[in-house]
Amino acid sequence: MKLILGMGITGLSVARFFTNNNEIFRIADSRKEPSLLKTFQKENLLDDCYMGEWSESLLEDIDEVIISPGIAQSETIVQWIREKKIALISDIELFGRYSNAPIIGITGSNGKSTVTQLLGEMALASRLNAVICGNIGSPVMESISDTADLYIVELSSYQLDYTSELDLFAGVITNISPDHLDRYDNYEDYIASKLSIYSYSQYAIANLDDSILSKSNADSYFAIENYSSDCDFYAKKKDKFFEVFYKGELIFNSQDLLVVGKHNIENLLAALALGNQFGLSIESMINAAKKFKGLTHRLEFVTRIDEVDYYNDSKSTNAISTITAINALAERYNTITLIAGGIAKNEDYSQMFSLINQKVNTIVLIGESKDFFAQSINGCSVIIEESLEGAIASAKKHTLKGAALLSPGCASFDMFSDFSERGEVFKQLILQQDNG
Ligand code: UMA
Ligand code: ADP
Repeated sequence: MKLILGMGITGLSVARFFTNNNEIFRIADSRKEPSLLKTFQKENLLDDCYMGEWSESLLEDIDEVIISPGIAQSETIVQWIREKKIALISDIELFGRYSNAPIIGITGSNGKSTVTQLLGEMALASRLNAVICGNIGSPVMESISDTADLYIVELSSYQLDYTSELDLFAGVITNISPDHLDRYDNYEDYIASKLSIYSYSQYAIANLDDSILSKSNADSYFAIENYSSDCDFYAKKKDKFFEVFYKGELIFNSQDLLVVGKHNIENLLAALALGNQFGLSIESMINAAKKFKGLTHRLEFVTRIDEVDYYNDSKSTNAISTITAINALAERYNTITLIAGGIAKNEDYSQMFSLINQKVNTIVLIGESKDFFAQSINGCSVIIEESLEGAIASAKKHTLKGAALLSPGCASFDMFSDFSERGEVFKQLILQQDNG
């Protein structure tokens, strides 16, 4: 019998799939009342179900466990499964067994969702029935379709950790920087988790500008800084914009893009390299890129009030993504106000602090990390606020012209249920002020 561990959206998708395929399963969650409990009850998915502290008896009669990515390898249940040598797989590995179309896998510390969505839009514009799924928020087991031409799957390191068999038509790692270090013994383990995508990829694509990935043995690379003959796609800065080349031929200028920042050029190069490998035409990919608005909460333009442009980058939960956002806006604006703070990750923030000291004019700090951040920032004016609403009011007061950016560099759980709630509240408060 199968055991599904975790009753979030992954567990729900697997339970529905097994039910539809007459597969008997047990399901368990270490919380007494998982938030989707009512949905499981309504759909009669709880015939054999355990909720509450893990117990070894859960594993009786089980020959394979499908584990949700949020359950850490350090959990006792994972140790028991390993001791008993029971097969342990991710929903991704299960998906690989049933998918009926090529799969492209996308991982990396930052840019995964953007590349996944952009490539999806390129494939759809090329009239393919491309299914966008995975860590981006649509569980893979809910995305299987008889009519799919291609699956474009965002893969997290958590999902890769529980995967040992998968066949990817192509795979990319956008970049690697420290993230999720609470889940790994050390940074090397996290890097190994990301690199494992290449062992499943028939065609491996990597960012040559990334110091770790440049040493990977990929089949093809893309780059902005370190162009070499291994790069089919590359970009060069020209004035304020970037020129994009394919095999030495200029194909595009970034002034035609709706999204801003060098990182979005990297994301574009990754999507072009994957799409090209799949046979999409350069012309149709470029047309889709020109229409691409980016994803919500990722350096998302909210509105202009008086002479200030407001950006929502709530998805920034680590130092590198805040660094990226500041650098992107500094290409366009002379004055930047930053709203940052929340639950700081276990990582080195020194580069982020020095960039803030150089390029940010005013920083408004909120959340658990506000005092820690305030102590390290001395090159701009520092304001501390207790709420996001207060932070917006302060940002508005202190920014007469330029950009005001929410890019927390931290997790949101001290003040919000997740990054998307934080971003939605931010946008609502800004738009209310705009109307008011
Ligand atoms: N649970 C336990 N015990 C634990 C931990 C969790 O029982 O020790 C239970 C929880 O009580 C809850 C369930 O597991 O009922 C939640 O499972 P989950 O945390 O794996 O979350 P899902 O709802 O299944 O969503 C997961 C991904 N979540 C995580 O990896 C934490 C989603 O990525 C993903 O979109 C979804 O599968 C579909 O594939 C979210 C994410 O934050 C957005 N990902 C990380 C990231 O992007 O940085 C990796
Ligand atoms: P992920 O899915 O890997 O978390 P997203 O595309 O959702 O990545 O973007 C997350 C954050 O990282 C956003 O703040 C975004 O502005 C930033 N970001 C996006 N692409 C890149 C990139 N290529 N390099 C660095 N930061 C990026």
